[in-house]
Amino acid sequence: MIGRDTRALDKLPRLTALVRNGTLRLAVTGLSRSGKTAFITSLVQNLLSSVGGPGRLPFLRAAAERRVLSAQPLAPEADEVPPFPLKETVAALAADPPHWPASTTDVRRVRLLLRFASASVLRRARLLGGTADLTVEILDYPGEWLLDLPLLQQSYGDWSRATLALARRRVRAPLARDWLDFVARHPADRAGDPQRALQAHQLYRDFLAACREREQLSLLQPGRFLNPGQIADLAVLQFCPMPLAIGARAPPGSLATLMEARFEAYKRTIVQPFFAQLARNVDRQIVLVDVLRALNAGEEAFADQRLALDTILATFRFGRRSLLRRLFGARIDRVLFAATKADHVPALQRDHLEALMANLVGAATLRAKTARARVAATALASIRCTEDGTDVIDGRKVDIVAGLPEGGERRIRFFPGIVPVTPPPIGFWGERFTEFPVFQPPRITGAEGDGIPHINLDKALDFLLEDALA
Ligand SMILES: Nc1nc2c(ncn2[C@@H]2O[C@H](COP(=O)(O)OP(=O)(O)OP(=O)(O)O)[C@@H](O)[C@H]2O)c(=O)[nH]1
Ligand SMILES: [Mg+2]
Repeated sequence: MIGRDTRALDKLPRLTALVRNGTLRLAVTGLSRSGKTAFITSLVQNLLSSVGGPGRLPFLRAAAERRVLSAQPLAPEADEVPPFPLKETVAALAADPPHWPASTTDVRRVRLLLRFASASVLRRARLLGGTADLTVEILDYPGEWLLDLPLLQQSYGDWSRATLALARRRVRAPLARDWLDFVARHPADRAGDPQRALQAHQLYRDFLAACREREQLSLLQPGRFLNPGQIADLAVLQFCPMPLAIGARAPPGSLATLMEARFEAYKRTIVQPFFAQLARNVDRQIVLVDVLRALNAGEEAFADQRLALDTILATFRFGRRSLLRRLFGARIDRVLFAATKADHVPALQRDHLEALMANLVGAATLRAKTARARVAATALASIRCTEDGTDVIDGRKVDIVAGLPEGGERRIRFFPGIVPVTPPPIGFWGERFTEFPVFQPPRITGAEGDGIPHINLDKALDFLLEDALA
């Protein structure tokens, strides 16, 4: 649950820092298709709509108190990250029929300047005219790339062993067969040439693509193999895991040596600069998780999403010793874990979803709290496509959601089943969770000041920004 912090003393040092440089960096962390672009679009559009009144954000305290005086997206700074395509994402929702913004293929940044009236008399007296400025800065990026973060801590040998072990297990094993056969025919310590490395890489990439498409798995590394973005020299991608015994060193000129050199170059020239951009001086973090999709896809996909999330969150150790802090100066003091697309389930199930979300990140929550960060879990829909209702099924009244499926002609009334509050036990998976439709987003006018319907976005923003807008 998102609660309010009344321990004002805790907030003082942070506030000073925020007011001094006037910029709050919000990290939006989420795997591929988790809903990052939808979240950023709705956040910006709804903050623009909250100028002078609550707009669509009645639970964001500064908006409810009519203290947001102006909001405007800032032009990109020269030679910086290209701007987030707000016009395009809003235009997609304003089209007839409205459609979802495209999947993200590169890093984009949005900077939103908010001018607000200070809430406290004390601060009002200190600040000229009682107003202050806050720039909220957010990066959007392809979700696949997030899974490269753990690589920064791993050697080629360690990563290879872990990835091979995973590839030989359960649903991955049949999909990995061609690649594993190739690797068996070309031992790591034999002479390596670029052509062979390329073949092995392609087979490994096909395996990753099959894991995603056929089994809806999430832990697919390296992230750029499925979504390369702009890479000048593609040779840096042409590697894959190879079996290497612990402590063994591949002989010079061998296939494994070539692969290892590329793995290290990939980390140095691609992964490291990306995370330097992504995590530099981050203050707040929201972790978006499409829990419903994973539930829907079944036991393997659910377990795999959990593993991917744990792998990422283990590197976000928060506090002083965190990798992000050491490498990039992140000093995250608030983290919100959010189950996205909560408009697929009716109100009561959203409470279940929130509880399930909190359960899934129990260990990370404990770590973050130990590091004195504030942590909460929620269920939200950045762009609400449905309405709640009730139906009678087999003589019993049940809660449903109603909405127009994408490309459909008529609205459907959809009974999503019961969301479990804890990760489902083995028996649960006997039957698949109900298949979720992709709903068409609501049509908006796109005019400034016209917000986007959502669920709990304002509560999420209040948790993340409230002290900075006080
Ligand atoms: N019903 C509903 N669907 C949503 C919502 N947010 C996202 N979706 C669906 O999820 C899809 C992916 O959302 P995006 O925001 O593009 O996800 P992303 O994390 O940016 O994905 P990548 O850019 O590929 O990493 C959308 O195309 C929608 O179909 C929501 O609030 N409600
Ligand atoms: Mg995106």
